[in-house]
Amino acid sequence: MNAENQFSYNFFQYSIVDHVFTFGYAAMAAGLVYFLVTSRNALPRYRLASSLSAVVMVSAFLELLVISLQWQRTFVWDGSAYVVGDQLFSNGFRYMNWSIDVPALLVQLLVVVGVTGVAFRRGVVIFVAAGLAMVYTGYVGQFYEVDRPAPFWVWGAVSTVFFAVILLVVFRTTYGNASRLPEEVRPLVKAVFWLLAVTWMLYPGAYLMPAIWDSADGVVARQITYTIADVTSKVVYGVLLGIIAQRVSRLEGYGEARAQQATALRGGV
Ligand code: RET
Repeated sequence: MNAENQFSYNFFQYSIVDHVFTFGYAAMAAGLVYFLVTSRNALPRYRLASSLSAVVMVSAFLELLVISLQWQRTFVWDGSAYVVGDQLFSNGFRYMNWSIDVPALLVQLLVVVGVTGVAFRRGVVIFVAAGLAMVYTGYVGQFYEVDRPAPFWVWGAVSTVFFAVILLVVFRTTYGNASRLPEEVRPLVKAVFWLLAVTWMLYPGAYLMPAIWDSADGVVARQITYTIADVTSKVVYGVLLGIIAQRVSRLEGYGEARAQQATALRGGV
């Protein structure tokens, strides 16, 4: 069971979580439009990154909508507070969403830094395997968070090992490939590593919340943390990768070719 079900919430606590969830899925819907509209601003070899961003947006939109409806159905107003009714709240939906989004976000990085061939296939295998192992071991652990016994800590620790592997490979993928990319985008590619490292660390922070702040306010903080993590690790990250792809494309003359084509179509020179 999750810590959310142990507490009752005053009007402010309940409403803030409710509103933050709405912001979460609205941001995913907005992101979907952005990624679909901008996918043609980059060379065709980068478009898989936009498609993967769109996949991430759809799956996160649905997951956050479900979790939001679940919050509204679980807690009922009893005249003085929101209390658990005849159904429980679960964060487990998040983990199911991550099993789609974590691999998709990592593969997007390989596409944008220009990893191809055998190295691409090897990268995909490592990212998918380590990503799923991290998510599913954490999924098992979160069932035990309320009693906080050994399984919560052990599964959390195993998950952290896979997380460390991912961070290491992401570091090598970004810093290791930066020198092969145009100088103009190198700082952005390095920024991707730091954005990912910082925003992904919010997730274990939210996992640990019941152990460090076991109260209704702690729950509010946990759901705000999850939402900040979701919007930054999916939307902001996708926008940053899109900007890198567009800049590299422009440096390779992509925009000019399109402008010339348009002029030719209008009958100009
Ligand atoms: C868990 C369990 C506790 C230990 C660690 C975890 C890491 C989770 C991460 C999740 C990232 C999710 C993303 C989703 C975006 O769509 C599973 C909470 C280390 C890093 C990026």
